[in-house]
Amino acid sequence: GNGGVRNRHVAVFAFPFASHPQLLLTLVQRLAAATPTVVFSFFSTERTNRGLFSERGCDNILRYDVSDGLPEGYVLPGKLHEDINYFLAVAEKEFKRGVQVAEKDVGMKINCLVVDAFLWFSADLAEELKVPWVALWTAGACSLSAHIYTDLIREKYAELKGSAGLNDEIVDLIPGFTSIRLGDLPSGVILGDLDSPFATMPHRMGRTLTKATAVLINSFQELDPGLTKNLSSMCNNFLNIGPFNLVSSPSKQDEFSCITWLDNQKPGSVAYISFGTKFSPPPHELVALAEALEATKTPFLWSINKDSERHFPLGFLETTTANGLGKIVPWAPQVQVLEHVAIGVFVTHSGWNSVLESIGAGVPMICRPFIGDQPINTWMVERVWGIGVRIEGGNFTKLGTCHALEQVLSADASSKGRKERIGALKDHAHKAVGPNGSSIQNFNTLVGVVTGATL
Ligand code: U2F
Repeated sequence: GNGGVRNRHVAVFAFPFASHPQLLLTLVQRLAAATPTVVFSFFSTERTNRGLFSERGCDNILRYDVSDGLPEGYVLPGKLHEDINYFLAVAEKEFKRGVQVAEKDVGMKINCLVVDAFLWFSADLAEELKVPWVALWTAGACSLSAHIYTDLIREKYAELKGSAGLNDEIVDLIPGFTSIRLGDLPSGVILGDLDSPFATMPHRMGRTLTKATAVLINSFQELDPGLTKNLSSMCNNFLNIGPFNLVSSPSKQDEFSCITWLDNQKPGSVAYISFGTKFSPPPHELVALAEALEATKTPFLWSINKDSERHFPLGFLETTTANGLGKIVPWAPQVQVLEHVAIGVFVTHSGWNSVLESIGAGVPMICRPFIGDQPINTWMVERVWGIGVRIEGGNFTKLGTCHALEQVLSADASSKGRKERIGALKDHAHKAVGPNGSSIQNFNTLVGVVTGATL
């Protein structure tokens, strides 16, 4: 032990939505283990902290709650991003106030800020405190590049907004990208309401990140060598330190016995279906997907919240459960599920963690993206890495889904090609976090930044 000596104090600011706080805490736990004399003050909302800190204790990570900005007793009407907007309205003030409280509690000034990159405005606080500002981008190099190049993209292509040309492939727009579809760029770059808070946030973020002391990303550099090279020239200490799911051991809980069910399935036969922590296709698409699974007799494990189950076709749940074709659960231990030999395909919304976890397990994907970075992740999966397909037309129809399932689960040459390519990426991912791997070296650089050894 270090005899309880504490010589540095790092403040950590979470973006308290979807899988963001969990990922940041995973990083902080790694850092805390590597730097036992550093105290980490972790700030998130009461609601997210309650879940995050329930099971895990760590001596040198302190929990701090900040307000979610919701008026007393207010019930969210469930409109997209409304909760985010409420939070962002108070976030800067809340974090600032929180830092003062933590400094008093710990008896040490803050020496470094580690934040979710969405909280771009905290760069000012770091400057004020004269400490390094370290930002974690929780998604891929592809979406990060789109945000960093937003001004350039708008300058060149704003006039195409609303026209069909938006969907065409554009070559050499962003260094490191051979081609891109403007229609797949994250919402708020050139599509959608560019003045909404959820568009201005990543835009300002893209402008600010180039000033950070370090920019961290949950990825491995071998996945996107071209993009990594370019981002390294744009940012200080651009560090791929993932995939996180291969570094930290995920919780092994299997409340709904998914693994036991998979143990009784044929290798490479099962479709695992999940749309992340926040998303669900509209009811008619759920029906189409359900019908396609039955029509193609594809064994499936479907993680879906209880509320959406009522949209299934009449008798679907009962029949497929009874005849053993499928298993429907409200939550699955996704990382272990994907690693199971029975899994043949992942039907996903292309959230970044899901994509990385699929790569880490070598499972090809069928992508049905919704918003944000999901379309560009899908573009990468299908067109750049060649490890999956986008659902025809962008949403589930019975026919399109049957086709996609047959395509990916078949033994033909293109299916084999997909499996080989994802197998190669899987190897790179595991090497990156192995002894002397690129992500481990990058993590050591980060430790240097956080402990003040290197700047
Ligand atoms: C937002 O994405 P989500 O949090 O909705 O989706 P993912 O990035 O794919 O992360 C989902 C995580 O939840 C886990 C799964 C992933 O780690 O393993 N999980 C599970 O363990 N069991 C289940 O039954 C279902 C899910 C955003 F919407 C995306 O666009 C971003 O790419 C992403 C990262 O910033 O955050």
